[in-house]
Amino acid sequence: MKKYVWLMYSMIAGWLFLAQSIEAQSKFQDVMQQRGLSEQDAIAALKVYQPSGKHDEYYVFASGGQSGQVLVYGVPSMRILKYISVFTPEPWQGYGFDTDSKEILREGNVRGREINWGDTHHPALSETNGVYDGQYLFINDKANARIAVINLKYFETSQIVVNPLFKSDHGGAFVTPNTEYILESCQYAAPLTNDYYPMEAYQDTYRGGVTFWKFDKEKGRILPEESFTLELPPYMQDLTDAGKGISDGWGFTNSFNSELYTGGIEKGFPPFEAGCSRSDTDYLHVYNWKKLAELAKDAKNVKIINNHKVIPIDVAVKNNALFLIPENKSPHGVDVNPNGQYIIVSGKLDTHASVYDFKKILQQIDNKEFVGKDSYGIPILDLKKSLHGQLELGLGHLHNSFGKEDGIVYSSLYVDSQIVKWDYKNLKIYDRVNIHYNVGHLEAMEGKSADPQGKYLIALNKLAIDRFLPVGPLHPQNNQLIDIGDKKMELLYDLPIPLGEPHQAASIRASKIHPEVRYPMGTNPKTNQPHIGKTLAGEEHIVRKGDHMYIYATMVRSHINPEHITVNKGDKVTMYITNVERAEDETHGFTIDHHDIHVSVEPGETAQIDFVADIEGVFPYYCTEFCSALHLEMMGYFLVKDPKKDYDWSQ
Ligand code: K7E
Repeated sequence: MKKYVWLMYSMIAGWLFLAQSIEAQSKFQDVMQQRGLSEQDAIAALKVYQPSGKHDEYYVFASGGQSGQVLVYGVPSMRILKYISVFTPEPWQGYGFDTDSKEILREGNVRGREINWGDTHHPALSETNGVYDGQYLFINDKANARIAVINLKYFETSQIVVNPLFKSDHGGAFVTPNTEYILESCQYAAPLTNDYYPMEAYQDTYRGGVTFWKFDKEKGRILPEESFTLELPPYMQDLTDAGKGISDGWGFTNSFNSELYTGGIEKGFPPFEAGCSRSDTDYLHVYNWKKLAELAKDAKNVKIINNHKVIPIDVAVKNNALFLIPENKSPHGVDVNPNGQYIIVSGKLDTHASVYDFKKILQQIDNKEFVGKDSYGIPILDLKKSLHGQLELGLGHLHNSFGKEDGIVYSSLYVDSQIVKWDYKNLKIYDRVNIHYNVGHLEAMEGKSADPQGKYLIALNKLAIDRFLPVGPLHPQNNQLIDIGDKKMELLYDLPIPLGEPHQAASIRASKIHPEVRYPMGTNPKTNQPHIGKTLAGEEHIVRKGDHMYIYATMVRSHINPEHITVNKGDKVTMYITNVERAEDETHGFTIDHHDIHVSVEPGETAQIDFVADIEGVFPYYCTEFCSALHLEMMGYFLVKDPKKDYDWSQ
């Protein structure tokens, strides 16, 4: 009897299940038909879709290009999570509007001049043994030769350093395998001092170089006093990568102007792009940074320029720490493979990728086997003897990112608008996929670390053309998600980026990032120390010291304390605002009307604003984040009176 019931039950259940799945199937078909989706589209959608509340598997940190910011999004959903403001003021986060973040932004002043934008190119994650540790992110500003540190505990910029020698950088930021140094290579050669020299003095007085910024992981800060620069010839250094594994201790920087061309079409010379591309080869710079770091400790090995240690070319050469190897004309990316033996140089103006073998390079260095010297006295290694091999990939090869399987690398072809999957050990091409359009960098998950994850790849394209609804002549950028989990690559998704050109992205498993949800009560988020203006509930007060008013305020739903602040016209005002909320995601914003003031105060944070009360009148202040049902009531009055005037208001 029991058996019979069980049988009946399973028949009904089976039938229901079938009916349900037939219904689901037909719904599925209906949606596909209504939306005009192919089966392939539907599969792609299923691969990227994240149901509400489900988190992504990877974080991607993409440079925000001309916005001077960093963009954070999740993979595979491609949902944008945050813009981290770095070199540019950003009002929502109050960055550049409160006193402490202004200080960081102003650390980035160049020769006393305020710079309020940056051309961010290359984000790099901090590493431990060549593997991403999820603690810090670094990014360069190509236009003003600066490097910023972002603390991933809070996703906030915590430091900006200005290169004291370079006028622009491109090869930054790149980190050594234990984040000992952050490498920044010069782009456009110029005098390392701030002096004028005419273009005719280019070969003698213009220089490039690589700066090694010492990073203290405990403090989370670059230590400029312990940093140094290797002087290099004015070859227009381009991208850089640090060695790892067997090449740990070495660095590699390519360049594009072995011609030492200086332009000047008015003289009937060819323009820069032609003049810089006449030779068949340029130079890959190979240097031993561990040795250079030792040299920099001894004052007799360095010259001081703009308060910064510089190792001159001849000192590096004399100590066997600097070499050149020819590379195919005007290369672009240089990427060291996960175990550090192979170095792939992209052939921007050559259809070939070149794979250098570090063992072969080291052999020549050890045997002092050089083919000659350049005009600055740097020993040159033999190209053929340094190569593992070359492979024809296609037109406009720019960058490389490594896959999970041994020997697999993905490369971007700018002119062909393709991603190529190939084997750099056996020099074989496996697959190609078309992208839309003109790809610059590409990022396979953790593809530049010693532990690449494969699975997904982002193509950071330069043009979008017809991919999105038109919004006028300035199009959004297009980041495309590609599935690389199978033999064949498959394009899954287009993410429009309306922020700036996202040159490069760095990706990391979400499981490696552990951000805080609130600050310890009364924290200065820029220093991560207790703020001098920390104010707890019940401690709110106002003090006058001469003509300087200090306001110790708190914000909590749905109240700003104090609610009235009266000052004299001309008073200096310092206001400390502590968000005393303990709940997650209860940020308050604060503004005083007509004063160009806006701060964002996260739970536990103390924000500081400083200004002069130079206009008379009544100025409401309020919370700018909708934080509760009584949000509109979260307000107060800032009153500025002229002490010389008699206000007779009772008539
Ligand atoms: Cu190729 Cu600045 Cu790395 Cu852009 S760079 S493409």
